Amino acid sequence: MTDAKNWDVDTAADVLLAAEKQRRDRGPITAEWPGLDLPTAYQVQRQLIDKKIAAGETVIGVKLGLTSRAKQERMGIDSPLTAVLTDGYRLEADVPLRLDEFIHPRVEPEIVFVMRKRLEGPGVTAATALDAVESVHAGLEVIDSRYIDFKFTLADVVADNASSARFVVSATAVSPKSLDLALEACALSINGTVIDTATGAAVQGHPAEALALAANDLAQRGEAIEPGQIVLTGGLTDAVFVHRGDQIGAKFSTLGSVSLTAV
Ligand code: OOG
Ligand code: MG
Repeated sequence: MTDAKNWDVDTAADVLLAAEKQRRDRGPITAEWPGLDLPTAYQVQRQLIDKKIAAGETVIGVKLGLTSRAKQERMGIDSPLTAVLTDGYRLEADVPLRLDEFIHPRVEPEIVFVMRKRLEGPGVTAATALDAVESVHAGLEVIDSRYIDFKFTLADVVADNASSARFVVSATAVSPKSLDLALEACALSINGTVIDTATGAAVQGHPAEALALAANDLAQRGEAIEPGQIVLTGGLTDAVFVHRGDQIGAKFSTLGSVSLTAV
């Protein structure tokens, strides 16, 4: 250890925010602060979000991470997690993804919910969760771990707000009533070549199970999913690295398409 910091929740949040701002990756915090357990990591995440709010950002939703086997296997972590979405992460459709704003961005396709009703755990089931949904959308999430080579423990990645960087949601809103989301298919392409495919069942068997999981997990920290909020249910496939000039597309069977151009 070269830098013997007095680690606490506030220091960790500052270190992660600085890494994001300066686009400089670092080693996992748990290597320097073994006391960073999961409850403390969620406190770091909350502190990091509170600092973003103090700087003018607004909370607009929740995301799930590591809900699919593809993601869990790649990251070597078998437990899902939740993180917070602010408007600072939101990318409007047709706005290019500027690679100079990131460290080592990767993109993953996700099924996205917009909420109609408040969803508060514990005890939320997939059926109650789906009943609280206003609309379903196609989404792409850009993740950009503040840790070198995306190497982290569960506590590290929770503290880092689950590698959140950007996300884009399709404008097309589909009613959840008309869909079988477990069978909703997605093809991820780069420059017109399909490189991976999955169905909604990839995330916890059904995206509504992932939504229920988020509500129940948030309840442990006294939080709920609010009406109007956006919920990213987790990468359906492994995330892919993005290079300058890439056109990344996620085409869904009924949700439509969403794309990003990297510049
Ligand atoms: C953690 C973020 C996970 C997802 O959808 O699984 C995530 C990471 O893979 O760096 O956003
Ligand atoms: Mg994701």
